[in-house]
Amino acid sequence: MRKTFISTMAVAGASALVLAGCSSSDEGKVADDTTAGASGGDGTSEVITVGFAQTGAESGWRSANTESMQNAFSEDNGFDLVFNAADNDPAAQISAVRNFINQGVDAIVIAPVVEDGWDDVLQEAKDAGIPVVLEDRTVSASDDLYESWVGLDFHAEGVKAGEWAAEEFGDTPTNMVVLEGTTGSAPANERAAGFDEAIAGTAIETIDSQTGDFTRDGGKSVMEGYIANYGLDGIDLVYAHNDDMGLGAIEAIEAAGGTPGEDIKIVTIDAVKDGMQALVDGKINYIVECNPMLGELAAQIVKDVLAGTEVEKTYYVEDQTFTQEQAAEVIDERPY
Ligand code: GYE
Repeated sequence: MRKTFISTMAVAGASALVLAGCSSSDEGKVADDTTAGASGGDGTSEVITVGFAQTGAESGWRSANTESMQNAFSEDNGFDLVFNAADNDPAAQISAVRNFINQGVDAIVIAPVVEDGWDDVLQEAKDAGIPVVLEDRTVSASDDLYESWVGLDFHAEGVKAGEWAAEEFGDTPTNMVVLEGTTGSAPANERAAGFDEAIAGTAIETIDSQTGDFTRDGGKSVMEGYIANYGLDGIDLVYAHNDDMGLGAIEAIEAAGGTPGEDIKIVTIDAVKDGMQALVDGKINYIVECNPMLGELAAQIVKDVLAGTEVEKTYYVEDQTFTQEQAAEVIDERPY
């Protein structure tokens, strides 16, 4: 599959996402039956009402993503954003999307909690003529059921984290524990698979792997269990699917009298402020970035779709990686 990589910087201008110019389908045409807050008047400035179904508020990454979305889907940019955060409950998120359909919003944006279970509600949106754009996480449903997706290459993130571990530990027998993201979510699935591919053939052994739900508390309590079961000395490496769970693991290791980053090495994904600070402080050893600033891109895609401009099915935003030294150099300039 061809991958379109774009830089978030490149999108400030108008039609960075536009491919060719052909229009035609007006299935996503703006409906007029909403309570959009702006001047009704006789018509030139149509406000676009967008329902955004966010996963919840589980992590620093999520807060940065929500802020990016709220800034991009602002009144100044011509939007009326109806925001819902589902507290990571897949059923609650699906009913939020159903409510958006019933309200007759102009477009729906979803950051899907989990990959499965979307077929029916996406079909309902399609039948109602309401275009759906996905941001962040992917779904297993047919891509005929949504217009476009913008996000990150989670599999590549896992590979990069695993490559660091393979380089660091290689032939040295290594006991690794994993703090998985939300069960059934695209980043948990793909970060696990990518990492495992990268460490194949090394002496790194996964001695345990459980979900910490992408939260700091979850990471902390799962790590407490690992320490109780295997002892500080029985664990050499923690792979956390996000920074927040890694930060929770740091608390658990310190509470047990260990030194995170030294006695037990930690590799995480996200590169949000608190994670980067822990990397600079030597408590995390390596971070693979996952860029949460997807709002501008998502807003541009929604505008293009509603204007009948052709968009691509997938837009990948590129990520970087950070060692402790690299983190110290960039930490003050980073926007999240
Ligand atoms: O890595 C994690 C968040 O879906 C990429 O969700 C996102 C992940 C992110 O809770 O911190």
